Amino acid sequence: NCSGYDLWMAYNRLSGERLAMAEDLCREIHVYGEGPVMANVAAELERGFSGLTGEKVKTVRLINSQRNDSTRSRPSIIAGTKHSLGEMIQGTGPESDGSVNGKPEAFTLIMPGNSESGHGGESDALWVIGEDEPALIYGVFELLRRITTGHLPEPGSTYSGSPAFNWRMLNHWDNFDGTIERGYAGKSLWKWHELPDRVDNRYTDYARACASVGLNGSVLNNVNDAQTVLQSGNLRKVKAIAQVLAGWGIRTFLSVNFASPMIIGGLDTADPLDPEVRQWWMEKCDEIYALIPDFGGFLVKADSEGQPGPFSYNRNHAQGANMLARALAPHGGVLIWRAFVYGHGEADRAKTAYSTFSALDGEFDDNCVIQIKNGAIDFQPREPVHPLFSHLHSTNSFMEFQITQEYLGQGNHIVYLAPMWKEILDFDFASGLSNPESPSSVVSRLTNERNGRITGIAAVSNIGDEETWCGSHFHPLNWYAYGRLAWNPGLSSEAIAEEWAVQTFGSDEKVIDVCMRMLLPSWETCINYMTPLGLHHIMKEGHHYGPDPGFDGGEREDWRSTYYHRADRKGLGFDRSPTGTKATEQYPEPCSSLFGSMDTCPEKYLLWFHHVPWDRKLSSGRTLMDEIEERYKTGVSGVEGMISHWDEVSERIDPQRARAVREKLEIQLADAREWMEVCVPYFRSFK
Ligand code: GCW
Repeated sequence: NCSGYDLWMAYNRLSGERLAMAEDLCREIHVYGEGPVMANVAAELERGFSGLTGEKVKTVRLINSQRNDSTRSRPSIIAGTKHSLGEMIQGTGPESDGSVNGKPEAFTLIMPGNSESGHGGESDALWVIGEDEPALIYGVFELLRRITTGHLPEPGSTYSGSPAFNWRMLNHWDNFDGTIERGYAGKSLWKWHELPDRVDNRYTDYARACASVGLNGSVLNNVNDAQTVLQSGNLRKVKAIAQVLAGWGIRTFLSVNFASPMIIGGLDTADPLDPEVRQWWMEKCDEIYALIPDFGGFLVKADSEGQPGPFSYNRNHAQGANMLARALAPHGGVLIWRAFVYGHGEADRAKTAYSTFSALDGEFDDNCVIQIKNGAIDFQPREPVHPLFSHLHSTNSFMEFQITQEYLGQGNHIVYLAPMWKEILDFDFASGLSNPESPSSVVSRLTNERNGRITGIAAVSNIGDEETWCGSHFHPLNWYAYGRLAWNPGLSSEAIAEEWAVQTFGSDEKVIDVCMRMLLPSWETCINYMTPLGLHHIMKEGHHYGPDPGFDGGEREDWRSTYYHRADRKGLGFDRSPTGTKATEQYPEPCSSLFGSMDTCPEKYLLWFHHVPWDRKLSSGRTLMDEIEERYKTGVSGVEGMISHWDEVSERIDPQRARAVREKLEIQLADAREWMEVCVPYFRSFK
């Protein structure tokens, strides 16, 4: 895995007890079923065990359930779906204890030594049972992961898993010319000019990687590059990719342009209430589903940053979204409408999405979803949770995270994002604290399936065609972590980082320990050297890399002279409290009051919500200005720490990766210093 291509699926040879266990388990593997998914499952078991044992495993058999010819042999693993295993599991283990309980995508692992499982003395086999085919994929990857990380369930025990969210999506911002908006890992994976005739192998490895962490939906193209995707020739290309993804349980979605009926359909309007427009979308959907029967649906960015939408026809977002949703509905498709809207004239951009969409709650069709960014501005290093999550009671909503590090050092800085995502998911509107268990936490609200609601989570991908896929040897961790949290948001950041590191680098404890010491504080470190205490959007304009707090706003009214930090002689920070733009009032109580007062606002959000006097004392006892300086310094020394940690173990890692990581860390350190050297004197100049 020195090149990084194999990601966390390197299946490095195990040693000691884990090796013995793997050797024992792959003695004879029976996969019951047929078709592409089953063949992929069998191939993955073969690949996985071959790597883990260091020997080519030839014992995986794909058994057609109709001809049950296996009863004489004594398999070590039996894998199948409830359907393909049929009567082999009836009245036994998984059926009777209810572990595969009818939930789609749920799987069960039954460990050998379980007397209740299986017929004919097969209690010494390990069973992997999927409720459906995707579930079996997840079960098999769970098994391989647990063998690799040494976390197999106890002998004789049963372990079941099912996803927290129905939809676990990646959003690609990939353009048809091969570039990627906010992509820092090379060109797009999708080779449109070769498709559909040549289907790159990398699509399969992409799908395997996604499936291995439980992702089940992929939006192939950028929300800003969707003008022509629905042309028939392009749909045939999409179909070729969709077929590969379907073999791994992943449904294909497309970003579409609201004005498509005009751009490619020759109509002179895209008015959602126009019968011809409706007809055009209906026919387009019929065409898509005839080609791609398991097509997932559309993602739309409308009336935002120049994209067309219903506003041109004096229609609102619900009218626009419902029109598309009704064209998808007969085929079971989902319409995902983004809440990322803002204008430039208004006093506070952070308020727009909430005001726009909370007013429309209840007006969206059942197969519509509003996809909301984690915060109200734009994927900043840290944002308070988006207030809209507290307010859509009768509308499906998805979380939208950003894996690609647009504002967090892009392809260069090592920043582990699981802690950020957990801070958002675990946020409880009833207390303003972290409490995932509360019914009013973000995660509870988003995963609540009551009334047949569609639940889901999406994230903007960081994947490109570079050898490491994501820009550096550490960046794939965020793809991995996102998938794992989408499956189970209850997992800890520590557990996720550790299992990734073991699967990526092997189980050398020193290496793992260093990875953990580098990764766990890395998000706070980045916040400290970029935007401490709630500062935000002081990056260079356009590409968003590096500091530019003095940016004069260019064309933008809302950025004039002080960008988003509003520094002046009195103080620093954006007053969104009741004395300012009143954005804090978009939160329910007690959050509204908590955020709305400088005395109770958590320091991590202080300058997000308040214009704070330079001499105000913070909890450290330092004045605001001194604390700012201290934070930047802490950020820089955090990166120095990462480098010295890495140096401790670089000899235990192959030279290729050791050097590549070291080089990125040098860039990160230089950048952190630049942030400090630009921002501290800049802010001091106001005092
Ligand atoms: O974060 C901003 C980005 C744009 C992006 C937009 C969005 C796809 O700077 O590049 O466009 O958000 O989310 O639509």
